[in-house]
Amino acid sequence: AGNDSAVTLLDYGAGNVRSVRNAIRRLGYDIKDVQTPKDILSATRLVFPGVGAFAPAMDVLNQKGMAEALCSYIERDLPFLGICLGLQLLFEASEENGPVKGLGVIPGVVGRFDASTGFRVPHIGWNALDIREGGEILDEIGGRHVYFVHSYRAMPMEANEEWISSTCNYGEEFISSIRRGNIHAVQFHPEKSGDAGLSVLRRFLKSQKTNTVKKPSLGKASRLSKRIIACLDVRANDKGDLVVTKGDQYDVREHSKENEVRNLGKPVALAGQYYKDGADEVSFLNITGFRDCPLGDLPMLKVLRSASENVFVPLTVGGGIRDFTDGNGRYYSSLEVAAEYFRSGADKVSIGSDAVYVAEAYRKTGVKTGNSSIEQISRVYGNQAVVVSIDPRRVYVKSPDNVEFKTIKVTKPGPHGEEYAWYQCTVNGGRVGRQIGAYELAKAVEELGAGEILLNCIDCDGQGQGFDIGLVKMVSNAVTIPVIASSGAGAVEHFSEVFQETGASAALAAGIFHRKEVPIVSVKKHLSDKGIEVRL
Ligand code: 1PR
Repeated sequence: AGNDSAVTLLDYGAGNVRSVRNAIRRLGYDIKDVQTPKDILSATRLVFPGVGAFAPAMDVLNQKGMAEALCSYIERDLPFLGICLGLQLLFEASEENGPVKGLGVIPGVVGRFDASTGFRVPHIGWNALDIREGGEILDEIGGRHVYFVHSYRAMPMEANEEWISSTCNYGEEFISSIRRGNIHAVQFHPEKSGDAGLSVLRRFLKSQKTNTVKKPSLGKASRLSKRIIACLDVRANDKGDLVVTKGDQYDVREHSKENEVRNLGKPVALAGQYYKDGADEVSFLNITGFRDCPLGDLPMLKVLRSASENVFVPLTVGGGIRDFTDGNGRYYSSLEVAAEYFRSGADKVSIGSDAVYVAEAYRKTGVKTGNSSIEQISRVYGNQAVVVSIDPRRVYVKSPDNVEFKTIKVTKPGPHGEEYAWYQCTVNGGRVGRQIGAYELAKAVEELGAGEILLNCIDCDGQGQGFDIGLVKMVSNAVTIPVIASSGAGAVEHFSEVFQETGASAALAAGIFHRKEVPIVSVKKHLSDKGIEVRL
């Protein structure tokens, strides 16, 4: 105690708090980790980023005697900031894995978002808040958006009214932050909310009392913004350097004599650039992850670690997330692989090839074994941390009756005048086609616990002719989890088209950003002009 630049962090080891650490350090503070309940009691400023699911978190806090210490710390009204689950745990109970008892500081029970509102769950993305007076640490947010990712929420009610410092609307009004005296907690992720989020942390870490903004801009709740995601396809070039590359229909080699891997820049530098340019998320796809032993793939982990020091929006990493046995016969579960990525700074992992095998097996047997990568990772880290990346290729057919997979009527007939197509899932970066369609895969992985779908399209990849609207429509109508439309963006109009015509929650692009043809701000400005809400 007494060290003004030290912040005590309660990390009970359930997930990625690396970005919280990075954000605190970026603001110029040292971090002291809680090892025992005593460390909580002697803290002068405590940050509690809750991660994972409610019940396991409470179990750990109870077992380690930390629940009691937390309650007593809060009772003494010492500076406290809870984040995400760190807000929910303050309530009396949660319906997640339960009902399970919480710390009971604030009246109310945390429940799941009401699916009947028709809003996709998990709630993933950027919203503006209805900020009330006296939030103090929220005073610089104003109308700016902050990043949420959760399926459960606390609701305003008379008994907790005095605690509420802001609410947000996602089909229903829920509590986005609480404040009483020195006790603060936020449902959103300040460490992932760009400058707006960093202002919240900064205000909390500076003694917020001496620091009241004269006229805080209070902000109004917004609808969920459509997200724009910059994607970095990463692989080693022939010299062994990790580069950002970009394919044409997944072919990433130059069509020159040398036939080298196209090199569009360095992963960490580009990620930092896209963050500054206003990307709402950054994805790294290790596109040769199916070949390498992923845990031996230290360069990719290093990329994540460095990127997460400077990028304060969500990071997704994909490629090679599956069970495997290394050269020495040591077996790693996909959960261990994912854990390594989370520890290195990823907020979500994206599963490609393995999801296809998992979905095939599930479709065949109808049995959830609980052992698949999707099930294991979502159980420990939550559905919102598991993205399934689909790499489908169009297969034209004369009639929907000719295949067992869901087809759509195509806008442009196939090479033999076919009017229908199904979308065949592939593995190993599009190299191998499997007997399952994008529609069937999406439905299966949602049932198994995926929280989001990254929907590519090999035919459209790198073509700049727009997203495959029919495909995005089909898949976004098939599931209730968010769908990210990917492949084919070539102009700002393609983004408004995909949001107007389909249920996509986000749009991802690579080539146009890498080649600097269309800056991210232009995309956002265009969408905003079209009346589509974005984070500006
Ligand atoms: O199968 O779990 O190891 O994951 C491999 C991951 O790598 C998958 O997510 C797969 O989509 C990706 N991947 C594999 N090979 C390639 C390739 O291009 N040869 N890239 C590849 C996929 C597609 C998008 C691309 C969009 C937008 N890239 O990421 O960024 O199509 O591009 P555009 O805006 O330029 O059209 P596993």
